[in-house]
Amino acid sequence: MEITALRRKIAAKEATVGVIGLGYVGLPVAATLARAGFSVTGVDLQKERVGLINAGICPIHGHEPGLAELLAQVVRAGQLQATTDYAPLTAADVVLINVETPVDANHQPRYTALKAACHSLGAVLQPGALVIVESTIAPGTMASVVRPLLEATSGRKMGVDFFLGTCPERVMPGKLLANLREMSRVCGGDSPATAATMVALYRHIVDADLDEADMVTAELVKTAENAYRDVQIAFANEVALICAAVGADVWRVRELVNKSPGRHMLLPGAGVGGHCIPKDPWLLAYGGRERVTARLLPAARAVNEAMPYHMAELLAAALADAGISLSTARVTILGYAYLENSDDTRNSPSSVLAPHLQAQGARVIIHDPWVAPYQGDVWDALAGSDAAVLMVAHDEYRALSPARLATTLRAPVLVDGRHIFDPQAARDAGLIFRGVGIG
Ligand code: SAJ
Repeated sequence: MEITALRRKIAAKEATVGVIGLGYVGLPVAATLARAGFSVTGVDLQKERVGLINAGICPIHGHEPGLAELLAQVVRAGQLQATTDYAPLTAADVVLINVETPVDANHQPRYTALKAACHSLGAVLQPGALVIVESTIAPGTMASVVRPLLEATSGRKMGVDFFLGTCPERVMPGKLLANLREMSRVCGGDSPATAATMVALYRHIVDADLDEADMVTAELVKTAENAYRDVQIAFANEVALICAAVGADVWRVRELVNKSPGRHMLLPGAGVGGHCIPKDPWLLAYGGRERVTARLLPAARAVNEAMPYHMAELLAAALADAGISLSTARVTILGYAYLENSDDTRNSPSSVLAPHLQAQGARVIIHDPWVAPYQGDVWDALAGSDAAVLMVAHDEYRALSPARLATTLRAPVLVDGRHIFDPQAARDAGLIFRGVGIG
């Protein structure tokens, strides 16, 4: 079967599209392809999510500019419909797979959702269809998991009876629709013709570069780009620890390092959270595991994972200066999201710090203006506490007055994990101050 026929249908927007997994990746791409003029059927296991979508109601929480309006529009126009049933995908010319691909406690990828999707899709896969995995997967997964499962459950052969590719997502919560249009994508196909056909599809919805590649290259690019960032952050964190140990200020050191051509030292901080940076280095390492034992990637993860515990050490030291033991202290954690000005709490450093402090006997109060259970007046959350620990650089916290902190807190202890306070101003205001990377 030639893929040229499919390419013509895609160019004419006559191809029917299926999207498996209607989460923060799948739903925006389904709605955007529908708006571009394709007839899109979304499949999701969660009945209530399917019901909301068919009612034109966006099931994704958080602030996603334009998504709710777009969804209502394409559902009303009949361009997008959702179902829990794979049967409608027998009519799909193109099927995108957007299911979760987590790593477990041993840093091994868990492909339960991906395998289930491939298994169900294989049973209904029509001849000549193009299947594209958008989930982030370890290098080699298309060859070792997706292809064999689709061939076994469909009885069809890749490159002959169906076509296969991977185009890893590059979304960011809070700007899902904008990123989908503005971020370049790597279209990894089972053949150059398939990669070109993928480009023809994404050209309808992506304004940025669409780069053709083979599948393993696409898998490598996505996991490497995030591992790169994790290593860069770990470098900044390790330099910060050394600066503090020798009595220097990492923020001044970083400023001067970055004056050197080609240096772009990132920001040291209280830790590295989110849905992708903590996970993707492990996927990259897993891809090469049979021949390469990754040493740098796990080391960088260890440095970054240790930062919330380092915050606890800074806190214990500052409390000791105030003559208070951590085991009896009342501590206010400022910020629970993983990223500034976001409500996303996945893998947040504070989700590690809070139980760690409680395990040592501290009474922990959490505040976060973006995260529902922890909203409220920040000064109420601080009053009566022996210390404030700044974990997230939310704009709201940048306006906090050190002088008012010193008088509101029961003991004037401030630990700054994101360098939003000037150390001298804090100390001048009477605060016992500790900061990441400041000796
Ligand atoms: N962080 C630091 N120091 C830094 C940068 C980040 O400690 O210099 C921390 C943040 O506080 C956060 C975590 O790392 O806890 C991740 O921050 P992030 O800025 O990398 O944000 P993410 O996790 O949303 O990363 C996404 C990724 N984008 C995609 O996967 C499509 C990443 O590849 C992007 O580089 C990043 O957004 C971005 O630059 O916007």
